[in-house]
Amino acid sequence: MFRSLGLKRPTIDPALRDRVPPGQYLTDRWPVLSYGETPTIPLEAWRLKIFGSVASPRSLTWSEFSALEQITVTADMHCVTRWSKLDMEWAGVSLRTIADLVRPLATVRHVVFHGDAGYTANVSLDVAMEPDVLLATTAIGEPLSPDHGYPVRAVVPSRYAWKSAKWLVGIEFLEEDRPGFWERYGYHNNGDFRFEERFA
Ligand SMILES: Nc1nc2c(c(=O)[nH]1)N[C@H]1C(S)=C(S)[C@@H](COP(=O)(O)O)O[C@H]1N2
Ligand SMILES: [Mo]
Repeated sequence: MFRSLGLKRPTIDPALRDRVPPGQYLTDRWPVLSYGETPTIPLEAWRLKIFGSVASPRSLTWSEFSALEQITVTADMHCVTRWSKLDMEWAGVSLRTIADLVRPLATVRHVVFHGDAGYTANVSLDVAMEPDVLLATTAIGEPLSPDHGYPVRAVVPSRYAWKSAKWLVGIEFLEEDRPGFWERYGYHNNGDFRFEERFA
């Protein structure tokens, strides 16, 4: 079909092929994937509420959040709509640092990220505590743009990107699992792109 149209068959560089999960294609662009409108969040008004089954819940201001230890992470990004962008560079605060701050109870097994306007995404505590899970404030060396989640977004590299809630305003530690926004619409609860866990 490609040949008959005189087009070159799209190929993946063999060096990159094993980094592209099944059913995904590579893009150099960084698409915007949002359900609903991009909010405007002034830094003075932004709070990060960390709550649920924790010893000391917190509501962090921007200056308190910015004072936490910063990490950088290079990770590939895979959207369930099939685009993948390799080698995204993020900087921000490790979710492990947040957990140390609030001290989840020993019975906690799940984490829900709360984005602006009611967007939620759930992950298991094991996934949440992976060392490259972070609350990012910059991408590719620049502050997040409004469309990509300014001022703070979650980044969960080991799962499809719908788990990486933009415009992050809350982190909830839970004993029981609670499906998030897309999970309730039939997306897979675990969302591991290596196994094409797209839909439940
Ligand atoms: N708050 C919020 N976070 C969100 C979304 C959204 O609609 N609202 N979309 C998700 C989806 S499906 C993807 S693929 C990524 C896309 O991030 P990007 O727009 O920065 O590429 O954000 C995720 N986080
Ligand atoms: Mo997505």
